[in-house]
Amino acid sequence: MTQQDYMDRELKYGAHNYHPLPVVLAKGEGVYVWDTDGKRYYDYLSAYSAVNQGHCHPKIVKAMVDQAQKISLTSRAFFNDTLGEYEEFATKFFGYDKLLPMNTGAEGDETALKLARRWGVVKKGIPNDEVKIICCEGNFHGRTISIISMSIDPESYANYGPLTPGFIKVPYDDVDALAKVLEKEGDKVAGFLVEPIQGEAGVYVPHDGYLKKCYDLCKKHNVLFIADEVQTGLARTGKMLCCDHEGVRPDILILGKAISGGMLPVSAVLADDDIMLNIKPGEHGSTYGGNPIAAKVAIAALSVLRDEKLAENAERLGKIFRDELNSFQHPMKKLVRGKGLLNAVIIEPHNGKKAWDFCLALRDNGLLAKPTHEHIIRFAPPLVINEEQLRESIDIIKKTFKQFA
Ligand code: IF1
Repeated sequence: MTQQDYMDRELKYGAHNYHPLPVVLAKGEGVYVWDTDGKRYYDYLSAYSAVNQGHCHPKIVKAMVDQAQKISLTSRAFFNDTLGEYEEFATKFFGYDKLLPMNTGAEGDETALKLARRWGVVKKGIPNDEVKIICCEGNFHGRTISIISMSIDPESYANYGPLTPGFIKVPYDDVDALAKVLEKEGDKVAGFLVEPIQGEAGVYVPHDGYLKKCYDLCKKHNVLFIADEVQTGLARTGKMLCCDHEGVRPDILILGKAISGGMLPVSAVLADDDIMLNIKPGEHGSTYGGNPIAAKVAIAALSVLRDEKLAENAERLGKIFRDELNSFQHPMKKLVRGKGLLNAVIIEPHNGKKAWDFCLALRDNGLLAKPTHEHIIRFAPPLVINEEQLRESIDIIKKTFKQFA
């Protein structure tokens, strides 16, 4: 089969809910992926930061294969010998009392919303039909109906019928806007949900101190600070959690993606007892949430981040990436921004060529990246990348710019 045959088959039998870059991948190892013709590429998307540990990391694969040959799924109707081990490991790893295991990042965000609203009603005494969550314009927290109800992007929320009430939107990176809403109606607010860096919005890095000031405002108004670290967490931005850059400890922490190193969907919500224990047995759950394979894979994936010092590597190499591209001049390169190895280049259309055309040329030069919001290209390689591979990638990016005279 040709790559076109693979693409045609997907178009014929699959929903058209994505517009992928035309390349058909068949193999992944570390920072590299290969297409069906055997051509090798640097992966600069990392499955939207789900393979921070690199594709098919041997320790994570081993954890998955070993457990899959013992018992793969018990459901939560019974105990098993792996979930408690994972919960103890992860709560000590991040410093929380409890972990609620789910599968996708969206389920993690939905779980955090339920925990916060439940705490608001039961502990803060907010009338059940008045409880509010504050969220940020430009957010991306997943694709469920309640989550898209927080979105200001019509591509996310339009024409899906009635949306979920109870959300107050404030501009991102605007402490005063949050302060005003909290002064006005903080008594009805259970939580403030924020991405430490807005990924989908185009790697929008807020001003230094933004998270800490928001956290302090939340404490002042008895509002839970909820961090969606699904994309920014797990060493991606140069610290284990992006909130660590400001010394902020979220009241509710949402993790996903790289918590399983790209092996299977795993998400987790961490909080202390006074928040977590308001959901009683039978009031929330999931068939696969916390399954034995997820448990063992997550322990391995988190261990790899720590043992291979991937946050330190991301911090060091991210600086080189931004310095090299900031000092490179080209009419299509508007600006570079990011933290650690979560970076983006804003592309200025040039001679009718846009970010999409640039990504097609990058693909031909052996590097895969994809635009978001038309003019922004995210560059996020697996965090196991070394300096030599990073510098070769930078050379590919510069060479590609030069092809757009
Ligand atoms: C798509 C990007 C989008 C996330 C944050 C929760 C979730 C995500 C901060 C939900 C998921 C993925 C979803 C995928 C593309 C990608 C993405 F920002 F990473 F690029 F869409 F914005 N919180 N992000 O980034 O996690 O349910 O997907 O496991 O939906 O197109 P999920």
